[in-house]
Amino acid sequence: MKAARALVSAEEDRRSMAAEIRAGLTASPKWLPCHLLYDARGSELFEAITELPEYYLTRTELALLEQHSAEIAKRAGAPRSVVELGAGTGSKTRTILEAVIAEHGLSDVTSAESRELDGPVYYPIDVSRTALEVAERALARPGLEIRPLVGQYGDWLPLLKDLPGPRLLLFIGSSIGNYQPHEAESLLSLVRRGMSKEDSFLLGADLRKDEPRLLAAYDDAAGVTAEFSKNVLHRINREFNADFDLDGFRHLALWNPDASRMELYLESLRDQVATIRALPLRVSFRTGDRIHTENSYKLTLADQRRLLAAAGLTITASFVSPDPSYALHLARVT
Ligand code: AVJ
Repeated sequence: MKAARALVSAEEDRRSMAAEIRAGLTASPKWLPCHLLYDARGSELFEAITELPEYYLTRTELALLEQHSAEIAKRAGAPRSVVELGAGTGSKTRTILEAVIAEHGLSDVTSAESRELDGPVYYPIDVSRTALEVAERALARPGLEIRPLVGQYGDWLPLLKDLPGPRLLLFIGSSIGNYQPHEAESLLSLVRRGMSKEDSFLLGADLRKDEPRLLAAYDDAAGVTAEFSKNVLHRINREFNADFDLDGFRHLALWNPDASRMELYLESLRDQVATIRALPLRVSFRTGDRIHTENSYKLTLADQRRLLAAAGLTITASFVSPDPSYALHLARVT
């Protein structure tokens, strides 16, 4: 494959990861940024999560996309650039890309003189280079050029305006749920600042629902989510020469109704000390001490609409699945 483009070197990446681990594990309460969950193994485990019977999000969103991608591609005006934030392995994007390519085919027939036969370019953005390699292989098809961009959204979003328009920006898979409301609003504002009048933004996000359903989705019977959570310790062991005992922690998923979010933790099962030699840092835990590893916000439809509006985005169409509830919003710059 073509080398994915990256703005930040592996060395800088490692330095910022070291700083994050130090900051999080010396804080009280302890925490780790959730993007650390997604190394190659973490991305693989998340992929397995999306296939669990309890994890309704991915298949519900996929059904919505399958139902509405033709309309979305049409409303987006046969975009020439499709930019996806947090593309992962791209498995959720196939239908929308096919619909965009089909829209291009249609416009070729109707605009006889402009003979614009070159298809759309897909720019998947992700922190995981390996996930992007999988995406590139899985989505390769005639009429589609793929240019993977490795890095955080903030690295690439300011460069959006350089890409040929109209652009369709995708932020699907409910990844926005990882952000606290004020962070989500600044991220969406960053997206909006990169957009022109003719561009569209598609947001896919889970909705607030009954607690048992949420608890099951984030603590599955087969234990895949637990393995996914613990993988972050495994990663720190491997990459920073640490000695976390994975059997000394358990995965814990809690619903926080006031913050309207699922909270994921690793809870220490005993008093213990872990040493992270490459930092270097020693971290002690009492029984029951937790590391907060992830939040997954579940907003109501009204709150999702308010969030988009606050970021300067106007919804042009919403597609909502009733049960389990899930929403896709198509929006333009206000
Ligand atoms: C990738 C952020 C959408 O919050 O549902 C799933 C991550 N963590 N199970 C989610 C996740 C544990 C997931 N997102």
